[in-house]
Amino acid sequence: MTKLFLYHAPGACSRVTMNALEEAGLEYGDQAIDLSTGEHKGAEYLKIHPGGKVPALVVDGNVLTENAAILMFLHSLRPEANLLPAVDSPFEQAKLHADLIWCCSTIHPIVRQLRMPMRYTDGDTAGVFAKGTDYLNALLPEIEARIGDEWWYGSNWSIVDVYLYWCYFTAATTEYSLDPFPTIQSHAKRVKQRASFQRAQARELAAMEKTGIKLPGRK
Ligand SMILES: N[C@@H](CCC(=O)N[C@@H](CS)C(=O)NCC(=O)O)C(=O)O
Repeated sequence: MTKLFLYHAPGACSRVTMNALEEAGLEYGDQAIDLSTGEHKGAEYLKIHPGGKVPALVVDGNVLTENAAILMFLHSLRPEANLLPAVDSPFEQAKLHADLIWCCSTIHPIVRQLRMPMRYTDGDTAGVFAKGTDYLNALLPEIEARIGDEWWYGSNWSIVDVYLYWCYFTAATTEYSLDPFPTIQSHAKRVKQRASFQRAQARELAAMEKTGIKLPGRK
């Protein structure tokens, strides 16, 4: 059996990976890393992930980083869990990859811009935040139009829904408001109802209790 160990941080995008592990019913160990004290930039953690980020998934002793790659890997480890829809052509497979990469390379950086505008300027952060707001406001209607009252892939839940949820939910922990996006809000309710989401939350909470790590500041 493949041995899996997840390094994660409360509230971080590693939540998506944890949800995937839970949905796939895979056994894994885990350790929470404290981003607030810079544990992720400390010598110990940099030995695991030289980029100093979460998530990092150790697979039989080898480290895999980057959410999109980890999620694709977990999908191939347990395809019957349907983290992503079953497809029958290399092109359709590449489209699934494109969706995950879009989440992590387009939407996720906008969320970072909203949560950590100070990383983008030495000056006033208001303009950086305002630009981030414009970018996300342009994307959410596209996502709403595709999801409607279903999921990203129509009637089938997928891990893309969880990644999208993490992005817009995290944006809404700032002054960014989801009020103008009712379809997104009802999608959020459906994502949170899923048993694997709740198990992942409980697992994160247990790690927080064990380590004393707190969720990062919210608005
Ligand atoms: N491209 C990476 C991004 C990972 C990432 O930015 N993780 C954040 C948490 S959401 C992190 O570790 N931040 C710590 C830091 O940048 O100092 C991925 O998709 O896995």
